[in-house]
Amino acid sequence: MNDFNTLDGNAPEVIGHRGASGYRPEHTLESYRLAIELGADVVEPDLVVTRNGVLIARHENDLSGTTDVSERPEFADRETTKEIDGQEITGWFAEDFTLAEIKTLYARERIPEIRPDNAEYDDLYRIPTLDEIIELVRQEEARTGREIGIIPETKHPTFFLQEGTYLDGTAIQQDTSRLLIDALVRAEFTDPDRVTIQSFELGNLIKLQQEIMSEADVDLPLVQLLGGSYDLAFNFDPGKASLGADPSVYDELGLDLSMESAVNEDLVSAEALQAMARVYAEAIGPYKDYIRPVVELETPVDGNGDGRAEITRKLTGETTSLVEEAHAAGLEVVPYTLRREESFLSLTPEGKVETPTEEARALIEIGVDGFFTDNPDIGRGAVNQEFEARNWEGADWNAIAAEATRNFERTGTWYVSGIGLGDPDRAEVTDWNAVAAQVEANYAATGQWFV
Ligand SMILES: [Ca+2]
Ligand SMILES: [Ca+2]
Ligand SMILES: [Ca+2]
Repeated sequence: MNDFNTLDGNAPEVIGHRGASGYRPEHTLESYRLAIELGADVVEPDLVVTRNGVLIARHENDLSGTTDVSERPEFADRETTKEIDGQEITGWFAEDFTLAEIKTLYARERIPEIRPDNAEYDDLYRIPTLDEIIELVRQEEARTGREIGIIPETKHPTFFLQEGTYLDGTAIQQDTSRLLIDALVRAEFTDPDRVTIQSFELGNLIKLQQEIMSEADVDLPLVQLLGGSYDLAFNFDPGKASLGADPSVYDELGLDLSMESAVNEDLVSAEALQAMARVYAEAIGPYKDYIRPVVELETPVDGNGDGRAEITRKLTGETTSLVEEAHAAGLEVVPYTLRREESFLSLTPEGKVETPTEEARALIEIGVDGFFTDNPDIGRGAVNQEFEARNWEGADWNAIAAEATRNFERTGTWYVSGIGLGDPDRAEVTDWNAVAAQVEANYAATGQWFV
């Protein structure tokens, strides 16, 4: 099936951002499990590290925004202020807790004012380790017969390895990229079709490619996230040399980088994309606005008539050349983050509210290879609609039938992964051999593939 505008022509992957974080407190096993149930191909754990070197799923090392830690008197003395990636943050930090202590905390909804329904699930779920997430994925694969991927993100790698300190002021010096590969190898979960690693920082990805993964004899696809790469600011700061800051870590890219490259457009040039592809990356993960630019509205708009004007953005109607240039460099493109609530939506150039499904379909039409969404059901629906819109024209029905048959023999269920009709729970087409026979007959009679 070479029908989509993706790099390989296959359907784009639906990535459950922090699980199904539109419906459950993020980065909990329940959030990931629901994401898989709703049709995510891949689930996304962000990773930080505990005092005793265990990777756990949190979007940042400060635990106060997504757990009950601030209300736990036994941990009151762990509150502190640290400089994280150039910003002063006061909170309770993962690296100052053992895993056993972390396991006494409960997860909470990050944005209860926007997602009040999610807050109903506060204080029900624990914080999962990477190992537990892999175990869940394995269970769900066995249960559903679908292949599920994970796309872990290393959070604050420079902070954890070079710049950060524990509560007592001693250096943390934990290499979370190495811990990640060690954990994956230990779990025997190193299939490059199912595990992809992402980071906003460049340095840890380059090191993963050139050192950590090759030493472990694994080679997983790497995604360079775009939209703020703190390691550039660190490594180009001569004042941080004593902490190991070293701009030569980027030498092999052959690019003219500087501190400002962390925030300007240096990393989205065609030359930069080609350099990343050559040295380490298989994909980029840009902010969605890098593909479909928006302008800020002078006056917010009430899109759903509930009396609250929460739409602040309007699409210009342009499409940048980023997807095209990334594909030309051999890089896939997986933008972030699609969310359904009004405050995350945009007006179309004509002034209508663009629905979450329309937004996903527009990105799919442009050719993204996957996308991060808090609402995997909406993402799955959009991919399915794109399939149907294509009317299966030009599809390789023999290949589809062959895959469906293989899946049936393996699992007892007729399905084809990654395509709309293929959801084993909702499959309408059950006899793929008959489908293939019919399209073959039609093709022989008319020269057209159709059912
Ligand atoms: Ca993430
Ligand atoms: Ca690579
Ligand atoms: Ca509104």
